[in-house]
Amino acid sequence: MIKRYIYGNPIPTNAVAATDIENGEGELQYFSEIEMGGKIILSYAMNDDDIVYGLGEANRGLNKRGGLYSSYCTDDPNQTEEKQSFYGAHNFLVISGMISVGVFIDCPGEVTFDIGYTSPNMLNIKPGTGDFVLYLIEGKSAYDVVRQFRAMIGRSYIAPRWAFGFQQSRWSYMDEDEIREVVRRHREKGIPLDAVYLDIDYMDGYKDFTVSDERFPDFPAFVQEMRSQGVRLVPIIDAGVKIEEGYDIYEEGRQHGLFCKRSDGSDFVAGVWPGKTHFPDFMNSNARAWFGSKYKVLIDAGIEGFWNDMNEPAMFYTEEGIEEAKQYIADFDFDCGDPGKYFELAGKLTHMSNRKKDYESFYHNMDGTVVCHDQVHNLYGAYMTRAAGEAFAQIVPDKRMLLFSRASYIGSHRYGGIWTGDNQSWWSHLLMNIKMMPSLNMCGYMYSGADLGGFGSNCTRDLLLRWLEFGIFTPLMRDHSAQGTRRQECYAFGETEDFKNIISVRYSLLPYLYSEYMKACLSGDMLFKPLEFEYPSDNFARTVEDQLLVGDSIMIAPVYEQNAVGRYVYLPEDMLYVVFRSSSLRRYQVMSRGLHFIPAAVNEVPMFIRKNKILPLCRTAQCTDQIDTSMFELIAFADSACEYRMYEDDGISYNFTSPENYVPFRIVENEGVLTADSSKKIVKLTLY
Ligand code: MIG
Repeated sequence: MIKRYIYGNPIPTNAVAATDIENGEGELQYFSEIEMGGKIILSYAMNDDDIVYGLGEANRGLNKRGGLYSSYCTDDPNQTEEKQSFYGAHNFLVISGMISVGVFIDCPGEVTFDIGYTSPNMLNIKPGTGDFVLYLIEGKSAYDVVRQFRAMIGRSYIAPRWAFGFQQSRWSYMDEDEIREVVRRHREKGIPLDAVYLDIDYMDGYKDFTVSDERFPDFPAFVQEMRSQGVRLVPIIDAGVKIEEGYDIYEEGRQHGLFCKRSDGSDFVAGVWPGKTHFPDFMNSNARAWFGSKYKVLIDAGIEGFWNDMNEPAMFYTEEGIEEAKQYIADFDFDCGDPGKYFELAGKLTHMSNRKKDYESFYHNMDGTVVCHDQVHNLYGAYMTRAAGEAFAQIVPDKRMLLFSRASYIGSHRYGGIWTGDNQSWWSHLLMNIKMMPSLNMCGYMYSGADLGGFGSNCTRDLLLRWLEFGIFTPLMRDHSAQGTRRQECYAFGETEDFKNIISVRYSLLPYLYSEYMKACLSGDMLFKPLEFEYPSDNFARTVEDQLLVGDSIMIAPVYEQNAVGRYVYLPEDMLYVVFRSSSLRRYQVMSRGLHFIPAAVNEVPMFIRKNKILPLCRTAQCTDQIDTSMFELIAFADSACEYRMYEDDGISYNFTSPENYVPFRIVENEGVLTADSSKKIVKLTLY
């Protein structure tokens, strides 16, 4: 049951899709409210063993207790443990204990969450303004609360099937030849590959919707050439538009007043990659339609997917900020005896980027209403995604496009996926990636993933292997790294056999993963679930954070520590342990409920099959277009008849409802003997 409470005069956000939510009457339940200077603090007294789930793309664990968080989309590539804001802003929490209650704070400005940080049992939520909408969800369990929430916010964006292939990216692929080389080296070594990313270097002078003639002399032909090798190119689009006379996007935006404005009515200027840039006013429907229509330029060249970047929006500096710093230095009376003064100076000069003061200095025209950016900060990237998503529905109405964004706010999950931005090649970020996936699913983000191997810092061979061993389960499976770091392609660490083998497991699993992803999208369910969601009465399972259920048939327990030869795993029931050395080379062991040490070498993928469930596997392939789905091996740990309903479609169109899209795989019992059966596929059974 969901109740809505409206505070003050909230700005509409497009987060909620349902139109039949009842307004709560009388006092707010569960939470106490304190009013302070027009703002409201919402407090909840937690029981000792309450778990607090949620917050989507946020720091720390699955259980958010013990941390301080701030929803304010931030470009911060240094995601250390104390950081409070990442790239997304997802204000949904679920309290799971004696009661199960969800709360969603629909507020597009800053909101802070103190979840047992100041006082261990107090949860305090502070919206930065008195104008917001609160949704309170009561459920039978945390899982039930999540499903109600998901139904309320509407169906998640659905990616094309090819986007489940392995994708290779790096900031600094400079030209056609460099990309040809990336593809050649994958194909030569038999490492499967479905896409290569174009980072900002493909553009002409970092100008959106342009392609450098010099580096890509015949872009459409190059797109086709790659396509003929089973590879799609995925270009980046940045939020900022370069200020340059004669550049059509700049000229049009300026002429029609489609950029964000300063208080004096002039177009706001920030320094980003192209140098001086304007920000399109994505809060304005005309600006959205206009910017969205520009994607057509690249779609016409054969492009089938995009990633939207720098849309927090990220700003390196502003003229105002620089002027302020210059003035500060001019007035600075340096005294060697005052270290405090020195640190003040240093701080002033190193915090020129993404200044709150700059975010407070420009304005949007929300279809007639002028709003200060700071008040709707968290919507900016979300509305850029919306602009693209709505445009694709016009430009290619019958074809799914790949789309994901860096900044996000709940609501944008209906238009695109997200990646989790600039992480680092740190083991701790592999663990963070594991723990974040269920939280993202709770908030509607189904097509998502992290930069595998880590974006910043130098990756090592073992870190990339371990990260890929987890990444084979995430819908977005992309190796991406920053310019200037150690090369991070699978072939950059010598011997490639292990990489090939691990990625081959992804392609065997792909029909299952796609099926579970699609079913979860279509029914508002999750792909990655905490153990508690399936084993609610198991008190130990509720505390496990580094094992996840992936769809209905399997549990994963990734290894995330360097030099580990395996790890401890808790089994909430008897399961079949399967270790993949490659898609076809496997070891099996039946394991009983309880705690076990499981061996898993650096080149092996550990996986668990649940009791009386079926995992369908196909033969691996070099790209998704080549996957043969006529034959399946069914791996099962079963002592009675069971069934797996696999969802399968063309992977391109929006034809989701045909009954033809379901393939039954059955294990049937005949005079005490279990055999596999499928009306639609050739099947072979591996039974334990
Ligand atoms: O300021 O386009 O998160 O994935 O490679 C850095 C260059 C801008 C940030 C993105 C990253 C991308 C990079 N971008």
